[in-house]
Amino acid sequence: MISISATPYDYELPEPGKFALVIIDMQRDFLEPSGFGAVLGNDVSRLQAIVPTLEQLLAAFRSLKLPVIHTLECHQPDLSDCPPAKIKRGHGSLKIGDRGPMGRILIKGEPGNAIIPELEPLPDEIVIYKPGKGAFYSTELEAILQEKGITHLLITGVTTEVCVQTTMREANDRGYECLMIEDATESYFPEFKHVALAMITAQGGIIGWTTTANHVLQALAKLPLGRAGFANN
Ligand code: TIU
Repeated sequence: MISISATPYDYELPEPGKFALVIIDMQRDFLEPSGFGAVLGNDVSRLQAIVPTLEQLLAAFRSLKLPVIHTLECHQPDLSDCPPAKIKRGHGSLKIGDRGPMGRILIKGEPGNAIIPELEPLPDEIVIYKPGKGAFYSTELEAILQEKGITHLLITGVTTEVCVQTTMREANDRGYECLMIEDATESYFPEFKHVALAMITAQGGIIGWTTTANHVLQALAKLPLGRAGFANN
C-alpha cells in the first residue's frame, strides 16, 4: 500500500487500476475569454494557472497506463436535458444555448464546449458528458466505476467549489475515497477555493482528503513498474 501525504491525514492508494485521475470540465467555455465563464462575469485567466500541473499529472497517469476520466458540462442541442431553471439563472449577456463567439454556450459538440487542446482526451480515456454540476447526476459514471472496480478518485479541474466540489460530494456519498489535488483545481474566487478545501477536510476528512500534485507524482513514482499497464476501458 502506498501512502500519499495529505490533509487531514495520509491517503492510502490502492493497487493500480483501482484509482483514477478525474479531470473536471477543463473546457474552453470555462477557461477562455469568450466562453460561458466569462459571460457569467468571471476573470477566466485565474483558471489557466493549473494547466501545466494538470499536464504533468495526465502525463504521469498516461505513462503508467492508469485510468483517466474527463468530464464536460454540456447539454443536448435541443436543451432537453437542461432544466429551465438552469437556463434562466444569472444575468449574463448570453444564456445556455445562445450563440456566442465560440458557438452555442454549453452545447455538446460546439467549439467552446471542447476540452482545451493541452488536455484533450485520448481515444481510450473515459469521457463523461454531464448536464449538471456533479459528474454522477444523470450520467453513466457510477456504472463505469463499478464495472472497472475503481474505488478511489483523485479529483482535479474547475471550478473548485462548483463542479469539482459537487462531484466529490456525490462520490463521497456513494462510498468512493476521494482526494482533491489542490494545485490542480482552481476557482474564479480564491477565497471560495480556500474555504472549499477546508470544508472537505474538516471534521476528520468529512468529504475526503486534499494534497498537492507533487505528493501524487512522488507516490506514482513508487509504483512497481510491473504493476502498471491497466487499460482505461
Ligand atoms: N460557474 C462556475 O463556477 N462553474 C460552472 O458553471 N461549472 C463548473 O464548475 N464546471
